[in-house]
Amino acid sequence: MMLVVSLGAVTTFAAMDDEAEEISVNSPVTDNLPNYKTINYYKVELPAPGKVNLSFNHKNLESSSVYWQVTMFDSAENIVLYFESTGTNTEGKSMNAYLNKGTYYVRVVSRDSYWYSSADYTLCVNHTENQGEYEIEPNRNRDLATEISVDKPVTGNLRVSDDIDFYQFTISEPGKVNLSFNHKNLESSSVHWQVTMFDSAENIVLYFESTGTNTEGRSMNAYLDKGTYYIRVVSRDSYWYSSADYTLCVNYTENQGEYEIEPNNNMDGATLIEVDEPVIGNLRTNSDVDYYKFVMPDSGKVYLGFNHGNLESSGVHWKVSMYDANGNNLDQLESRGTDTVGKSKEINVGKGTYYIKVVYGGYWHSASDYNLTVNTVGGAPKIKVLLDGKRIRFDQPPIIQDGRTLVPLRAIFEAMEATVEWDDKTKTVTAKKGDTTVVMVIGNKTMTKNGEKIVLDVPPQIVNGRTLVPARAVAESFGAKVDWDGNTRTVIITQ
Ligand SMILES: [Ca+2]
Ligand SMILES: [Ca+2]
Ligand SMILES: [Ca+2]
Repeated sequence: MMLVVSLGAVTTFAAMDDEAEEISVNSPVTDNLPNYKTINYYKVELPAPGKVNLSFNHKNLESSSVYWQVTMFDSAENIVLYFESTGTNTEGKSMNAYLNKGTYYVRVVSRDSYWYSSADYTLCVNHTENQGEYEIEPNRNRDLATEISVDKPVTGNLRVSDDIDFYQFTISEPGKVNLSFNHKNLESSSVHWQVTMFDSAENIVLYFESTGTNTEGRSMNAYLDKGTYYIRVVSRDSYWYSSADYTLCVNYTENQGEYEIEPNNNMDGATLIEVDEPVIGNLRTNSDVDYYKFVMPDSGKVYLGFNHGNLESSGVHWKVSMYDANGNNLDQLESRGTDTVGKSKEINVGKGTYYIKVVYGGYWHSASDYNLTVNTVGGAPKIKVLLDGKRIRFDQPPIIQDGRTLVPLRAIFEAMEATVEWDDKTKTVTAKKGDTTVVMVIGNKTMTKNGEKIVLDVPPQIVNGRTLVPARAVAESFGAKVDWDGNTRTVIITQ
């Protein structure tokens, strides 16, 4: 149906709603503007969130002037698509909009009384259902953020210069995260997009700018704790703005203990590391502080190793300090951009917990990754435990006694998803998984599995305040298979 109203009239959609012609997605409609004052309104229902664009075809009018202005609105009258058709553009197609389901309106008008044609046009609202690969507008703020998954690209665009796109994702385990941000070549080296990642307390965890020619951008790494994060995409300004589609992907690698876990900005939040195991981190901003802690099961001699790529600059970039649990500074090293291999002096430390602090320490800050290791001098090589190929980390290292490997009870049971109860009075451990119940007593070689007695070679015992239990006996009692690789000193548990 056609509506003839004056162009100057203030006419709301509420008033138009009954008059607009109902059309369906993916079904072309042929119509025309019989005179320059005519406004054609269409009403279309998007059945599901999806990618939408407009096709607008007509015969060749042999003129490159604009004859038709086609605008698509949501029901709150926000413009979601705009397209102009010149006389020669016989098969026009708008850009994409990524829209939620609901009611939308399309308006077709003449540009003015001069550039006007009553020729037939064919309009189609093309719709592809969103399977999670597109943003869903409007996603202007955190509450309306489009939910995305890690390692799954999503396509979006800044439809207008002040469009804001918010995304949200959740990681269930700590991990390494960076952003890929791709788009077509805009042949301009100015910044067109600013991409910022926040944690749920609105701390910036990543920032990335994409220039027009940077078609395959990649941010630095962030090492994040599990939780929900947000990404905001905006234009730098209204001039350096592009409505071209971008494709964004959150690349995620689960942390097996090889990365710091942000935020580790104070002693309480220190990332637990093991001696002789390198950890990768970075100072994301010049105010980032990284704290690590490690446990010495016995007294010994250690030194710090600190490596990074060559930054081709001798300004001091990192300051690395080691503290005891009372905050006394024990050792320190400074690493300049050109010092690719750093090493502190060897120091004697007693049994206990120690802390390492890494801060920005010079003229320039660098967000490059560094590699930190607490090296022990001498001492027995460590025992590793793999559960279904995944390393289990212990704050008290496993020990070998009489040829049996003993591991911290809580860490191994929790990794195997058994529940653990501890009765301090009777020094009794009760672990349950499914319909299996295992009971052990400190210093007692007899354990029970569902009431049945099993004699252990080595009893459970307390070392440095941690309860250690024989790895093979507990794993096998829950039906797991246990192997020992003597070369790498690794206990391999397969559930
Ligand atoms: Ca958008
Ligand atoms: Ca850091
Ligand atoms: Ca930090």
